[in-house]
Amino acid sequence: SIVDPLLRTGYHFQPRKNWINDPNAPLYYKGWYHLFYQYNPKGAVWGNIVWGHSVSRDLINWVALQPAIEPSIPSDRYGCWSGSATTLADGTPAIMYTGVNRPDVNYQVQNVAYPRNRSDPLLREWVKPSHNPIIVPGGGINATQFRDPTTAWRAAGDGLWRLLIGSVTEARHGVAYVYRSRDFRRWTRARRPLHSAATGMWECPDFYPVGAPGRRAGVETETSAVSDGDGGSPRRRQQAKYVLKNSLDLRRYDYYTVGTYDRAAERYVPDDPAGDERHLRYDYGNFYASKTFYDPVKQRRVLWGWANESDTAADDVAKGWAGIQAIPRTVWLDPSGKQLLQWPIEEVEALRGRSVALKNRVIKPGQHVEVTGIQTAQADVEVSFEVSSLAGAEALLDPALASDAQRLCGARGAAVEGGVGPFGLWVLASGDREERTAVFFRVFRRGGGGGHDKPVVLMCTDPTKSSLDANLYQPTFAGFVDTDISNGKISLRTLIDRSVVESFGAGGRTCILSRVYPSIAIGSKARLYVFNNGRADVRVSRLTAWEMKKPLMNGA
Ligand code: DQQ
Repeated sequence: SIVDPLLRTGYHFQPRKNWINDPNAPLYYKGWYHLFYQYNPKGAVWGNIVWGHSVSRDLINWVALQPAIEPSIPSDRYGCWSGSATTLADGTPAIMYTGVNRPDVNYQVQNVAYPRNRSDPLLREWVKPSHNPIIVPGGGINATQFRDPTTAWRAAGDGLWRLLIGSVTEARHGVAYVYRSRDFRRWTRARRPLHSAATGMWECPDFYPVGAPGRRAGVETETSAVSDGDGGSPRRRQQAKYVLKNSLDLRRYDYYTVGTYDRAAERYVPDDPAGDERHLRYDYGNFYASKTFYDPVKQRRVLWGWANESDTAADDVAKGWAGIQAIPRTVWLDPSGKQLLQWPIEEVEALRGRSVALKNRVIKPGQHVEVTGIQTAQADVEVSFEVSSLAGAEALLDPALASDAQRLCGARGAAVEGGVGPFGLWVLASGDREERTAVFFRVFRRGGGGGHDKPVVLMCTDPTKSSLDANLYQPTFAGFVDTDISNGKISLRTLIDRSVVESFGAGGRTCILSRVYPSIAIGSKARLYVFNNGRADVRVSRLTAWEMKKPLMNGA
């Protein structure tokens, strides 16, 4: 195989071998974090899906257990697909998941499972009661597109549980159906869905409250918090913001909106009426089928997301593994209230080892500086940039590019000289820089308007030179960064992990995860540079790079 074993990730979650996809039912129970995931016990391609199960004290070091949920009853015989956990009133976690119950078509129903032994903090065994399945499609629902139940929540007043199931309508609108139950056993569909939009199938919906703008943690981010016997004033209740996320089967990315939840009408309303077209994304790279959970230890909401491989299926079979989970991210509402911020959970910093720093280093147009002194194949890099002047920013005249970050980055990649930027990092680079993955910013000014508009900041990951191997999928990923760069300052953090480049722009306003497979820049041969391909000086006010240690990772 062309894919070197040293490209296997060191601190991103993965099982010892085989295929994984969606994170399922993340939860905290009696001192342990649990992560379940879609898993093929028999190989490195999708199929034979069961629920893999791992546990952790800190979300970083993981111990693999036996699969938790495997086909065993008529209503899950042909697959145990994605689902979520809900903590019931007595503290028992319940798992709801999609079962495939026909061999020929992917006919989908929803099942429930409970721990056999509630005093086992590792929740090793799960029991499927005989009243499964508990929800079957009906009343015009497409039975082959009806899956991925969310964590259930309770609303004030009637005390009923609610959950969502993703689907698609005949008109090909994505839809989140609401089901209600008093006893977690008999579920009835609400007359109207929570929300729907012209996007195609919604997989893996996720729906949760977020705290006040800028508030990073708090009990109000618990799934039932605002709605269940909320002690807050009606005013506070009214202002509570929610996030609805869906995974777009057709486009293979997760998008979300911020909005309010009208409990009486059982409807969700995005704040931005165009939110379902604008497609704010958790991540503008390789990140799908994500799911959040409420962490009662730190009272924060934590996001898990799956990143697949971008080598070939033949490479995956040769490697014996495929798929990882992104580093868990804390998510909270930006001070503007218009989008989320995301940051790697603080626990990951425990893996930081030896470090090096640059301070007050000016990078002239066309120059680059190597960061030396540590290995950087497995590293965490934080950098603060300061642009000397925004006067030379390129005008963004073409409206087709001005509204499409992906196209803009495709047209003005890391190697295309600009006015302000491209500047940023070359990671996993070979000594001659023939191989390198660029993570960078570029600043534009809008056309017309007398130049008084807020500058447009583009963030990109450009892997087109990441490997000399020609057989790889190397898409350029990009997103706009909604930040005020008028003082010239912008920050970047990149988690490098052998074949992962996971970046957080401007304090987590825009995130991009990319998978790359260098053929030279492997292990101790991987290098790190800061580069500036614009016409304005860029100052690195501070850069710190840490070697990252390898945690316990499922016995690998
Ligand atoms: N993966 C699961 C489905 C889900 C899809 C099957 C999303 O339940 O809709 O492995 O990646």
